[in-house]
Order: sequence, then C-alpha cells, then structure tokens
Amino acid sequence: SVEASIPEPQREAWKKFAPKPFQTAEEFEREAIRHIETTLARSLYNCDEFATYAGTALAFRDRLIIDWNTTQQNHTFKDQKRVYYLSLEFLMGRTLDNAMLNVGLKNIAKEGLESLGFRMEDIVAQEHDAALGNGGLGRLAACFLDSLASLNYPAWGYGLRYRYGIFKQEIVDGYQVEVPDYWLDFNPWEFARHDIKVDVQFYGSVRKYQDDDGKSISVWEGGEIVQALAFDVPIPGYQTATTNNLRLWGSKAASGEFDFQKFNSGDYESSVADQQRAETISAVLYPNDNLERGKELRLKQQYFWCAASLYDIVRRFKKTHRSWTEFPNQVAIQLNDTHPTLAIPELIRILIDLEGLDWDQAWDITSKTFGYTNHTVLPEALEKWSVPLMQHLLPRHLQIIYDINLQFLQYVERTFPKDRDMLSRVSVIEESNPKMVRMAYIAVIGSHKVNGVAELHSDLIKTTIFKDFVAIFGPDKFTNVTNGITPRRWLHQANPRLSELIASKLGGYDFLKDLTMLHKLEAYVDDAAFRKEFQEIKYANKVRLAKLIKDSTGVSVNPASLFDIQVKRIHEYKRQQLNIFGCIHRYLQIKAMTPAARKKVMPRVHIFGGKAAPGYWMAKTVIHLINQVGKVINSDPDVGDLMKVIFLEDYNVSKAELIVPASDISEHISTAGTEASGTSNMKFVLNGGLIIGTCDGANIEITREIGEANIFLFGNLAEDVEDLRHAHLYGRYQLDPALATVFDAIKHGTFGDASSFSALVNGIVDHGDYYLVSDDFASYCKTQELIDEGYRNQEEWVTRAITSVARMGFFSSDRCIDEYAEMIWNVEPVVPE
Ligand code: IMP
Ligand code: B1N
Repeated sequence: SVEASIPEPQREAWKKFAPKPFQTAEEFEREAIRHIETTLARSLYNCDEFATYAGTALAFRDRLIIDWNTTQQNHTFKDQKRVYYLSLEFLMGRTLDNAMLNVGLKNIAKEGLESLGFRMEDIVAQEHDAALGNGGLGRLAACFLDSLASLNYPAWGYGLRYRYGIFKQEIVDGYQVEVPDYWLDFNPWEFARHDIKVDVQFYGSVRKYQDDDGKSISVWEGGEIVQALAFDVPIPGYQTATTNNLRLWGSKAASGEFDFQKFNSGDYESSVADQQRAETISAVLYPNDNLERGKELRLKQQYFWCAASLYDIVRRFKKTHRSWTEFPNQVAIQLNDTHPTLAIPELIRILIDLEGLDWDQAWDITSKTFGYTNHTVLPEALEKWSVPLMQHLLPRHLQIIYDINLQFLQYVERTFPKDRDMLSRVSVIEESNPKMVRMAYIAVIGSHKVNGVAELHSDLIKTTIFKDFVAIFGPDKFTNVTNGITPRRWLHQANPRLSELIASKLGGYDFLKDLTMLHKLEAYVDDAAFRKEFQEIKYANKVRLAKLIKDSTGVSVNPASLFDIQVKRIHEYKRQQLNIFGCIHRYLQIKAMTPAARKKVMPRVHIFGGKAAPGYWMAKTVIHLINQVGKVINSDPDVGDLMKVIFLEDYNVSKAELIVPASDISEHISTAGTEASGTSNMKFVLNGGLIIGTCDGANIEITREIGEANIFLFGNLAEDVEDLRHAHLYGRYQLDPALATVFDAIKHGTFGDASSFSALVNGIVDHGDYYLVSDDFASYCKTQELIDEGYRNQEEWVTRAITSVARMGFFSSDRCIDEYAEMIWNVEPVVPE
C-alpha cells in the first residue's frame, strides 16, 4: 500500500513535529498575532480591522491545511471512488465565517477577537467576496462543495482561477457601470502548487499513420503550448474533519514557450507579449448568465480547464491502478452544464492516442464515467461552436467528435430505420452555414445519466430539447435532482438569530446537518413566545437591511413596511420588468386616491438588485427604468412612506446573506417554463419570507412541500406558453388595459425621457411579448393585492411563515448530494481519520 511505502523515520518525525491546531481563545490570539507580525509584517501600531481579518484568516487557513492534508492522505489510502465536479463557475462568496463555523471554533475566535478589541462582524466584513460566477449555477456549485465535504464524500471541484471575477456594479445616474473586480490582492484561502503544472496544447494539426500492426495512429502536432498551474482551495465540511479540495487552474506561458530566440535578438517586448497572451486565458470570467456568445477565448478557456483537469484526474488514477476498466469504478465526473463537454473527447483522446486503447474500450470507459447536468432550456444559452473554429483550435478533438457522431448516427439508423429526419435532428453537427457543433448532444451521448435541476425542468428537457434522445436511449438515462442550498450559509450564517431560536426549540443544532428536522417546528406554530421572537427577528433583519439601503442609496425606508424583494440576475425571462410595471401601476393608483383612501394603503418597500450582462441592452434598460421610477416615487410627497422603490447596487453573495433574511415577500416570477429551478426562492422561504411566484422551476416543489395556502402563485402555466406566443404573433393581440395605462405614463415622460424605454415597451406592444408580461399582468396585480390583505393579518402571516420554514427540509443541498451520489455517481462517504 501507499502507506507502507513511507520510511519509518519520516513517519516518526511527522508524529513528533506535525503542527497542532489551536484549541483555545488564547492560542488563537497567539496564532493571529504571529501571522500579523511575520506573514504580514505589520506591527501592533498598524493593526487595523483589515490586518486583524488577515491574521484571523491565516490562523484558520493553517487549521484547514492540517485537516486538508489528513483528508487527502486518508482518501489516497482508502482508494475509494472519487467524484470530480467540473464547473466553470464557483460563486463562493466569503470564506472566513464559514471556515470558523465548519471547524467549530467560531466562539473561540469571537472571544479572542473581543479581547483584542474587535467585533466579529466588523472583522468578517473585511473579506472580499470570491465572485467566480454569475448567479445560480455558480452558487449551486459552491453549495455542493459544502455539502460534499460535510457528508464526507471524497470529492474535488475543478475550475478556473480567474484574475477578474464578475464585475462590480455601480449605478451612475441610474445606469449600470461595470468596474473590474480584481480580487487577488490578498487571498489567504488558496495555495499555489508550483509543482503541479500541465502543458495544454492548442492549434496545430493531426498526422495519421499506420503502425507496424496496421493500427491507425493519430498524432496531434505543432501549435502552441500553454501551461496550467494549480491553485488549491481547501473546502472544510461542517463538523467533520473532511476537508476537500477545489483546484483552480491559472494559465501561464509554458517555460519552453518563452521565446529566447526573440529575447536574444532584442525582441524582448514581443516575448513578453506571448507571455501575456497565455495569461489571458484565465484572466476573466465571462459575465453572461444564460447566454453563450461563441467567443474563441471562451472555447480556449473551456479546453484549457478540461485538459488540465483530466490530465490531473488520470494521473491520480494511474498512481494506484493499472487496469483501465477500473477507471469508471474509481472516477465519477459531473459536467456542470455543457461548459466542460470537451472533457468527453479529451478523455477519448487520452485513452486512444496516448494510452493505446481501441475505440470501443475508450468509449465504454468514457460513457460510464460522465454525468451531465442541464441547467437551462433557453435557446440562446445552448452552446454551439462553429466547426471552422473547432477545426482551427482543436483539430484532433473535432475528428473525435465526428467519430462519436458517426458511431451514434449508425446506431440511430439501425434502431429507427424509417425515420430519416431523426438523423439530422439528433446529429451532433448542425448543417448550418457555418456548421455548428451542438455541445449538449455530445454531453447527452457521452454520459450515462442526464439530469435536470427541478421536476418541471427535468420533464421539459425530456419533451423538448432531448425528446429524440429519450426515444433513442430510453427514459432511464434521464433523471431529476431538484436543486438545494446549504443551510450552514443560508440559515445559520445569514440569520444567526433565527438559527439560534430554532436550535432552542429543537434541542441543538443538529438540524444544520439534517434539515428535515425542521418539521418539529410545526409544534410551536401556536406558541406565543416563539411567534413573538420569530417576528422580532424578522424585524431586526429588516432594520439591518434598511441601514444598508440608507448607506448605499441615501433613501430612508420604514422597516415596518412590507419588504418586497427581487434580487437575481437581470434577465427578460426573470421578468423584473413585470415587477417594475406593477410598481408603476401601484403608484398611479395611489396618486389617484383621496387622502382618506391613501390611509388604507399597506406601505411597501420594493427592493431590486442584480447585474445585467454588459452587452445585454434590454436588461440594462430595465435597470435604468427601475432607477428612474425610484427617483420619481421616492421624492413624491403624495406617496411618502406608502411606497419606496430601491435599486441596491452590486448584488453579490455577501449582500444576499444580508438581504435574504429581511424579506416579507420575494419575487420569483419567470415566464412559466423558463427558470430551470431557481435557488434563491428556497433561501427566502427558509428565512421566514413568503413568495410570489409563477408555476415554474422549484416554485412548484416548494408549493408541494409548504402547502398552497402558504405561497402566492399566479400567471399562465408552462403548457400554455407556446400557444399564447403563437397567438400574439398570428392572432388578435389585446394589451392588458392596466398595463396600457402604465405604458401611457412612461410615454408621457413621467419617469424621464420616454425614448429610453421605447424598446422595452415596444417589445411587448408590437413585437409579440415573448415573455408574456401582458398575459400575466392582471393576475400578478391581483395577487399583489392579496398579499397586501394577507400582510394586514399579521397573525395569519406569521403562521404561514413559520409553517413554511418548518417544511423546507427537502431543499438542503445535502439531500441533493446524497441523490447524486446514489443515483448518478455511485460513490460512498469515507470516514475521516
Ligand atoms: P436566483 O436566480 O434568484 O435563484 O439566485 C441564485 C443565487 O445566486 C442567489 O441566491 C445568490 O446566492 C447568487 N448570486 C450572487 N450574485 C448574484 C447575482 O448577481 N445575480 C444572481 N444571483 C446571484
Ligand atoms: O442554474 C441554476 C438554476 O437554479 C437557474 O434556474 C438557472 O437559470 C441557472 C450559461 C448559465 N442555467 N444556465 C445558466 C450560466 C452561465 C452561462 O454561461 C448558462 N445558469 C443557469 C442552478 O441550477
């Protein structure tokens, strides 16, 4: 075994000198101060909050490393099957608070910091978010890492180490302005592994020849080499010693590539330019959510990351195994959407070109190894790459893709000899000009399981984008794993008082490991003291958010109003426009009221937040409209506290932790059938807020769990969307009358220059209203009235909120991970040493 191969004296030395983690507040202080003095070279006289954060983080980092080493060693010794989660995005947010909680030393650190004269909240707030993602897909990957470690699964994440994460959003004169987010100034949570480098090849050509046995050999030659450098981020589990690894690749020019010829001939600048070109690959996260634009650099990023990750996975496998047939028993690779699809032809290339296996063996191993998660059915988000680009950048992979397609189409032809159309429908190559490679089809063909992320979505992919593939492979290849969220971050960290209240009733914090235990809270739904405390906590969280609003926008809001929140990426399908048109409708109603009637209005604060992709004009127009409407309403003396409209700039994970616990109502109002799941809907309900939503994504399962009485559903159903769209274009189209009045106000210039909003309005009036804003408007406004009524009856409202919290156990990402492990990966937890 590996263990036996380590020499005795070395083992002895380790036993004697291996660092011991700190245990007491005093030991913690000593470690933090040592780091401030020596690692940061700061003295007592310039130890501010940031230095204290840094010292604290470094002390905890040491602690994580010790557990990380033990875990990795243990996993190597045990040699069980591992899971690799390939994701182009990991939206981790801040780490310190989570690290302290998971290793169980938060109280000790708090005590230590207080004795140094600091408050925990201030220190934690010093940390810059790690924002290597756009929204839901990236945050899901982060929640999954937390659950994988907490449940002791031997798992690694693989991603890219972007130098610039998602941009910082500033609102200037009501418009979004993007500012680069350089987040690596001080990042104590990563380790550069200078010894782990992988050469990744691009461009070049393929030479084919027959070897002495007549076997056809392909050699990929020439082109250029870029080096991948590993950066490791330890991922601690909650209350377990298991500390998994997130490996992020950074790009560098390969050492041989630094052109000494040019250097010696005095062309120093151009050799540095080569270096910089290589580093561009991992420079920036593409800021699109649910959109693919086919840029060459994006394809380069994808291959660079897939090639480095697979090299690493294969190397680890070969350390302990000889037989390739063992590979799928040792390795499960999950593709987070189609972004890592190139890993499929890359594994085949490794097995055939480098390891000498034949096609059937290579294919068998590959298709048993991969699983593919689909996260969207939006056509503009389905990845396609042009054949000429693929030919240029990855000539060998294109050949392999053609081979995959050939084998597959031959099989389809044998199975469905009468259906000629089927072949062109399911071909991996779209016969357009230029021809395009359909990545989702490769992912389906090359995986043993395909899953959607909520029930409706998993049903939809089987009847729409993958319909033919269900006929070809049978229904068992397709499954559902409804998304979830980690209760550690989204309940305990974001809402410590609620977590404490729950713990006081449930006899401790075990519910953070088994969220289904929340059901026991239903016994307290009529307990007066519990209800009062529950309400007080919500109020305190609203006060906390009101302060953020005041600090960032200058607007004072009354925390006693109903807080109505929609925070998520700005996208037409998510329909922030429906919300803001609803606000205008409400405003016009208030303006038309007598002073006596106004007294009866339920005061509301409408809070928006979220980023628009920099090139997405319609989304930017929506942001501008929200800000303009806010400007008018917030300063209208007729309205006062009855209504405020707020746009919070730069929505990110750490702000979400503050915003989510403060909602009375949150909005999840996508056109039915467009939001694959949504995960913030789960976060809001778990924190005691109710939701208004369409019958879409996970809203449907939330309704099933918490009960129809506890959610405000409205709008058309997914099954009717297609007919409605068709009717808009070819039938007689009737604009909703209340919405027409809203548009009149906009056209009148009530919210500034009307022409700025004409594209938004015309899209609905003249261009088919693709997202069904008008069709759902009446039902939306009606439901908002029901919410006003409902909120007036606080007793009933609190009952609904508590009941909902108690029934949210299903939505833990721990449940998801167990489902993936059993249904898709076939992996078992490893008991930590
Ligand atoms: P949803 O789209 O409302 O389900 O939100 C997905 C999750 O992504 C949120 O709950 C946040 O944790 C996270 N997130 C962080 N920043 C953003 C952002 O700018 N847009 C959307 N989601 C974000
Ligand atoms: O993935 C989330 C879901 O909860 C959301 O409903 C879904 O919209 C989101 C291309 C995406 N789907 N597709 C993306 C992101 C970046 C990109 O470049 C597509 N994001 C989702 C988690 O399942």
